[in-house]
Amino acid sequence: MAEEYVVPKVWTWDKDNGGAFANINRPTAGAQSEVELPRGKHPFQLYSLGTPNGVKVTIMFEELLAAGFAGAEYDAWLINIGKGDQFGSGFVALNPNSKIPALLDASGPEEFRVFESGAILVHLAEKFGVFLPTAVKERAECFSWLMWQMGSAPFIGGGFGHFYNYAPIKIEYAINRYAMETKRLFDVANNRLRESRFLAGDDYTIADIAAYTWLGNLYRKEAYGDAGDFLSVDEYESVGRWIGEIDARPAVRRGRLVNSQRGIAERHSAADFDVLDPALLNG
Ligand SMILES: N[C@@H](CCC(=O)N[C@@H](CS)C(=O)NCC(=O)O)C(=O)O
Repeated sequence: MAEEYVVPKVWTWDKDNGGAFANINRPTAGAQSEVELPRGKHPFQLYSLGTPNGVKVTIMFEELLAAGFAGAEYDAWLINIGKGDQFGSGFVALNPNSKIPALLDASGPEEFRVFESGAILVHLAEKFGVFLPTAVKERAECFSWLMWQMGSAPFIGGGFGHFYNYAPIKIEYAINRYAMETKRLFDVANNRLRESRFLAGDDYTIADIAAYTWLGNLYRKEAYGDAGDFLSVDEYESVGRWIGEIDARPAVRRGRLVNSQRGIAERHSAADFDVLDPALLNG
């Protein structure tokens, strides 16, 4: 393995490093422009994009609505992260980390923000009392799998996905390291799902919603070019069984289409889905 990079004593920012995200990535935080966020009429205002982290939340909202919680009506606004919408002052006020998804909960007398997809899932599950077990042992198991997912997603996306698909040069060491870790994570899920119908036990929970969006994209071979073949994902049969079951849920189908190019850019009412080919919604 060739080593060409001579590490300087102090790191400095090379603005033009040529990477796929060079135009938006920077080593500083905070707003870069004054931009107010749009505001709809529903109790929840979601600012997001149809990525694996984004659709965790739209799936959750569609699940809540499908379960009959009318109070879970939401407006989903599009944040174009390629254009830098996440650095506008309105968005940064909701998420100082400048990443989608960000939620404004305006359902009560005092409105407040929630950021980080895992925190949003927990907040909504607690608020509506669903998709999060109440029994102490099952609840702990659900939180364990949810935190497992939140902690490991960057190894799949920022690690494997970045170096396999986006980096301007193919670095064997980096691809090997993150491919190994991504396969290990698939194996963790596969072992668990061999013994359990869902991650936290017999019931579908927010831990499944969180992990499904990431593992599902790779398993269906919809992420990072031909990465699914590269990682031989077909060998994880129990993950496949679990993904198939979740794929078939109507709320999941709808949630995956929100803030997305193959679905609807924004969602302000259930009728917004009517413009889509029914095959997308019904499978
Ligand atoms: N841990 C965060 C990660 C969110 C995240 O990485 N969002 C990405 C899109 S999937 C993003 O907004 N990236 C924009 C940027 O990095 O500037 C979560 O789960 O909410």
